[in-house]
Amino acid sequence: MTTRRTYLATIGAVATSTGALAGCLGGGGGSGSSKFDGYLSDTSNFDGSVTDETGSDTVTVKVGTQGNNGANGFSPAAVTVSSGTTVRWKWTGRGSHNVVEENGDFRSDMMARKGETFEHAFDETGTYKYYCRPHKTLGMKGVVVVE
Ligand SMILES: [Cu+2]
Repeated sequence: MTTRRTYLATIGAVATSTGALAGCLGGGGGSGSSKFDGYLSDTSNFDGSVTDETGSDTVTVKVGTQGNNGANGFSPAAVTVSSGTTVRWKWTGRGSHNVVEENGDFRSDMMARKGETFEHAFDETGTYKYYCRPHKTLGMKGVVVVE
C-alpha cells in the first residue's frame, strides 16, 4: 500500500518545464497590428479586436470618437457584418470628418454636425478599408469585413 502512494507523488515534478513557451506566440505588436495587412497599425483606437455584428440588419459606426490625437476615431474601428447589411456612420459632433473607401466604393461628404449620418449597403463579401480624408495620416481609419 505505501509503495503506490510514493509513486504518485514523484510524477508531478515532470510537468513543470513546458509552460514557458506559450508566452512567445502573441507577436510583437501586441495590438493586432498585423491584421488587414497592417492597415490599422497606426490607428490608436484599434486594439486588435474586430467587433462581431454579423446577423444585424443595420450597424452603426460612430465618427469622431476619441483617438488618433483628438476626436479622430471610427468606433468600432473594425467590424464584421453579414452581406446585405447597411452600415450607418453617425457623426458625434466632434470635428469635421468624412468616410472614404480605399477603392472608391463609397465616399461621404465632409460633415461635422452631431447626428448626421452616411449609409452604405454592403452586398458583396470582402474586406473594405476606409479612412477620413483630413485625418488619415493621424490614423483615422476603419475596416468593414463582410461575410
Ligand atoms: Cu476625420
